[in-house]
Amino acid sequence: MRVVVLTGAGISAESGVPTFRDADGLWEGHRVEDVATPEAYEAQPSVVQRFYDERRAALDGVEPNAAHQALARLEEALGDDLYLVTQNIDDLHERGGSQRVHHMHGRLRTALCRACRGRSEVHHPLLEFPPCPRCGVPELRPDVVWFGEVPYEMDTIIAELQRCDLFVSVGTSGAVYPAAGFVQYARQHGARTLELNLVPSEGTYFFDEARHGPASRLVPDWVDELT
Ligand code: BV8
Repeated sequence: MRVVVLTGAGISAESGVPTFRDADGLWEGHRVEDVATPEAYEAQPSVVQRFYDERRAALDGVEPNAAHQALARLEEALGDDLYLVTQNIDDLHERGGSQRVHHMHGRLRTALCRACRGRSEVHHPLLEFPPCPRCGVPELRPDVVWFGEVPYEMDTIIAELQRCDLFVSVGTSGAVYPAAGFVQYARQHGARTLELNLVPSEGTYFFDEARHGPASRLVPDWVDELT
């Protein structure tokens, strides 16, 4: 059985990583539109760099939870029949044991060079505008997909949605596209669909089944059922 799992901020909530919507639209004190767009970066690069530097630094203080670990167990059981795609830019799936994680909105721990387009692991706050390790130009930005930018790996994601038997969405509000549309796409191609979320998401009616509660309980229970 081929399974696609999409995760959002809700899977990392119990690890202590703030979600976007539970903070009343304010995200670490910022309005999302003010920091997660290319225009914001052009207008006030230091504000945006600081926003991501702070979230990156906060990663050292959090641990993966039982939901991340359960998905790593699922990967062991299903191998290549599991395609895990996350909207999250944290590294908790990897630290929870998952080997193949597809970050459609990028990763906090990677920098993207605006000069050579090369990617590199971040070892210094980007607010200091360190030189790109590949080309030396001090033009490193966070390697994240902002509003108005194209998510990563969309072709592969679409192909996986077309051929999966089961699509499971974990911890996402269903507010941001194209991720929010994945459930409909999977359904159109014959997949069964399951939502695991604290509360009904904006797209909950598109799912064949929806279970509501904390991911740290729902995800391990579901993985135990499946395996
Ligand atoms: C694109 C990275 C073209 C950066 C992010 C008008 C209509 C429709 C669409 C648009 C429109 N105007 C503009 C658009 C497009 C736009 C969009 O959708 N805007 C929205 C606001 C309407 N989208 C884009 O611009 C995207 N690009 O469309 O390009 C394209 C399209 C298709 C193909 C090719 C090209 C790019 C969007 C990416 C933006 N970057 N993140 C960063 O992190 O800083 S978005 C960010 O918010 C996340 O990545 C995620 O995608 C999104 C939503 O966050 P969630 O993960 O869902 O978190 P949230 O807080 O919202 O919800 C948490 C959920 O967890 C809640 O339901 C809660 O109940 C639950 N929960 C809480 N605790 C727990 C829990 N669940 C379980 N257990 C718990 N303990």
